[in-house]
Amino acid sequence: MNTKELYSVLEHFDFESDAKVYGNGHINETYIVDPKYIVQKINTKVFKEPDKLMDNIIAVTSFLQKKIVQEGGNPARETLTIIPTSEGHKFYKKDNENCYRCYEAISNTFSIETVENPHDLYEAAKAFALFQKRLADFPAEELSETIKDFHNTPKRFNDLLQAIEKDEMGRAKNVKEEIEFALSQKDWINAVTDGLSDGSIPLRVTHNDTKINNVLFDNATRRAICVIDLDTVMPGSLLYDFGDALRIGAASGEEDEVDISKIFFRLDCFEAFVKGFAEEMGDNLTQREVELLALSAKLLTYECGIRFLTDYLNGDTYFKIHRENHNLDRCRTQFKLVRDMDEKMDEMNKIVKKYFENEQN
Ligand code: ADP
Ligand code: GN1
Ligand code: MG
Repeated sequence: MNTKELYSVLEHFDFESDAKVYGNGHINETYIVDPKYIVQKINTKVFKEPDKLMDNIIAVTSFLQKKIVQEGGNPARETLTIIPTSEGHKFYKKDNENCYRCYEAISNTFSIETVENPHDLYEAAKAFALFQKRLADFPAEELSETIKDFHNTPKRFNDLLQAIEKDEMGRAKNVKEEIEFALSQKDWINAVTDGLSDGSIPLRVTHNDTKINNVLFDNATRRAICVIDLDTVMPGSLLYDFGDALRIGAASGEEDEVDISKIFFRLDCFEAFVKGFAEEMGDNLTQREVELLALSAKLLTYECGIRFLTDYLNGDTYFKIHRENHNLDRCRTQFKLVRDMDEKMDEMNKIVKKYFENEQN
């Protein structure tokens, strides 16, 4: 947002103080005000129906607030609170392309970009699992699908094929190796979509964007207290949330690290996550879900890798970029992790077995 736009937005929430750019999300524009409030410009290229998106978030946060109160928790710290505009609307909609919302900033918290201590991942796993558990009896039919086929990996694969064929920017020649690798993985990437189709994997209400910086940690206790970024809460598979969290959570370096020799998949972080997830979810997983836990980390990492590659080929129209080849650098770290997970798959499955031995039904 430019300054004029920003000030006109702040006026609609009756804010007089200054706003600063905040966070490292790839989708929305986020500002902190005061520092009591978070103001976001919703990315309407990505979320084409902002009213439905906000209805989803209102429904989910009100449901969670009630659950948290019943459990004796603190709803103001354990889920997002929407601040309506001064006119009493759920968000400020200048027009369909320019939409802005406000949340209470959850104070004395921090988010993590790259995990250093596996215990943080144990904490994140508990938070994501608790999020799923709390939403287990949410009426899924009330939710709109904010992005269709969001984690449909075979569909993402076809999007990549189309981008290669179109080659709008003439960039395909720069990424022959990456394209070859992406296409060589075709045979195993429908594991979760097949399970959803044949019923061996249940459809649940899931978060779908369990990146580690979408969890807030308490400054004082370092416990993961709140799952944020609820734009993609939709019916999906538990494996999406499990796998996606490990993509960054168990990576040895940043998502956009240029020196990919620094990137590998950390089994200590994987184990910490599995432990936290198993402790919180108990026997709520089906046998097929347990069987695919380890593979889901590789699958969601692969999926994100091909999304970055597709966006690079399409001319960087989806993810925010901050430098040339940013999406390509991101794609390369994801593919390096996929290769590494491939080698570590037996060990990963052994870890899953250790924590889920007698849990599944
Ligand atoms: P994006 O969709 O662009 O990722 P997010 O909703 O995840 O946007 O917000 C970006 C970042 O802003 C988060 O990673 C987090 O650090 C910070 N943030 C967002 N909402 C809050 C909040 N309510 N309280 C504190 N920090 C927040
Ligand atoms: C985006 O919004 P953010 O930065 O939390 C993206 C995720 C990707 C992630 C890659 C709505 O997440 O799906 O995994 O970037 N969100 C959307 O870092 O596309
Ligand atoms: Mg985010």
